Amino acid sequence: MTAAPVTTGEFQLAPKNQLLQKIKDKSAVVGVVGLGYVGLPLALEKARAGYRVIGIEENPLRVQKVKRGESYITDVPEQELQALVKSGAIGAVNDFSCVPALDVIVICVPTPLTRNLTPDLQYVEKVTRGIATGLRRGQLVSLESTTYPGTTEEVMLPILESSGLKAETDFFLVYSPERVDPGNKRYTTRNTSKVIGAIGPSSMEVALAFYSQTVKKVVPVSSARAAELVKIFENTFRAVNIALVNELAMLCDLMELNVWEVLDAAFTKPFGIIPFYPGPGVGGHCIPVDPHYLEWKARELNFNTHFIALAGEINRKMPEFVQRKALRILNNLGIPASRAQVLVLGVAYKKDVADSRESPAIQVIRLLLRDGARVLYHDELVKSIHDRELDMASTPLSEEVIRASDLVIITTDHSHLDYQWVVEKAKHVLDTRNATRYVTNNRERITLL
Ligand code: SAJ
Repeated sequence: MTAAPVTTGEFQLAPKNQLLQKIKDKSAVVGVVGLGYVGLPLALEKARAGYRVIGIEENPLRVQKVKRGESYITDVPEQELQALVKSGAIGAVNDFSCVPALDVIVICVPTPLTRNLTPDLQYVEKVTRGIATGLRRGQLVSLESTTYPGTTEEVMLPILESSGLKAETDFFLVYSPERVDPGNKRYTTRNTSKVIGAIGPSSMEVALAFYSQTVKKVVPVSSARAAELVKIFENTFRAVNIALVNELAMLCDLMELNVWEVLDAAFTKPFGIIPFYPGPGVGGHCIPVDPHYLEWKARELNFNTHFIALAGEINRKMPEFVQRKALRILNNLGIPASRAQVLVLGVAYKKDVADSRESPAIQVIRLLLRDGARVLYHDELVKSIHDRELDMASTPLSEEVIRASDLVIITTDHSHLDYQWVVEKAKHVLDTRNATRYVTNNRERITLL
């Protein structure tokens, strides 16, 4: 099934004008490749704007859920998804046979690291090849996944042009990084400004028209590489600043100072500083990963990005720091690790999300198990964790399970927990997130990171 060409009476519009027309009158069909925490909210936004959206998702369970209007992403309201699926505004498929019928194709697939911290573009390359098989004149392809500067031009462009079509004349190609902050109720896909870098002016023109329909502010930059670097810088900025406060936390431990008190006071400065807080480590699929994409690319140019390497090293050390503090507390309580029961509160990689990918809490659990401790975890949002060494289910939180634990470690500060109650029932609490900041009673039972 291919989209009918737009004509104005006696002659066919050029591909770019055809596409601009469809974007403007909302007859454009939008493909979203990858229905994860970026793709599904984007699909919703585009359907809300009046476009017909088809999700191309490799996970058949997700395809089935979307077809049933079931939302598996915290930021996508199920009721609204259901209505849009029912009306036919949003559909989901498991293959690329629909590509010829699409006018705009947005790629939101993961860009993980290999085990030795080098970029793994297998998903981007796979979906680009899938698109190339059905590519036709008048289509816009936009990559949103975080990647190193050069991916769009050096990796995607050749694959797409292997179809025999020419970029800028037949099809259009841009890089427009996602800026989704999972769980952030204030900044959404709609009101977060969108950077766009194109491989040429026609691509930029159609992408500006497309994104302006659903994003308040679009920010064009001079090239796809510039846009790729913008995104990587944003996440590197976070990784470096998180590492700075994590290093401060380790120094404060040696100096017997309260890092939370020091930071709270420092952040009273009304200018020239941005709040970051220490934690048990850095999780998610962005901050621990993205900066290493830049580090890898810079190394190609024989340039060492010291800050990125150092930040990664410090952030990856934090679970061990938590382990050392936990063992010190148990030791002071006269309980050897091999006879201790520890309850880990929260395994999601950050508060109020249901995602445990790269979660530092899981590393803390692994380390304490290796020390011989009996470790349970509770996380209402993460029912179970499975990886190469662990296969655990969340323990229901009860007074009994807290009292039976020699140490409770708060690794994720979910908002729904009553930390006053937890401290009241616990023998001792190691709080790695300052979640007990407002707990007044039994403060002597709390050790902060
Ligand atoms: N963390 C700290 N201390 C801090 C901030 C974060 O320890 O002060 C930890 C978190 O607990 C978490 C990790 O770092 O484990 C990453 O947190 P995050 O909120 O930076 O990361 P993501 O991946 O949920 O969301 C980020 C976006 N976050 C914000 O802008 C606040 C942003 O960097 C990207 O838009 C997005 O990932 C992405 O997809 O790149």
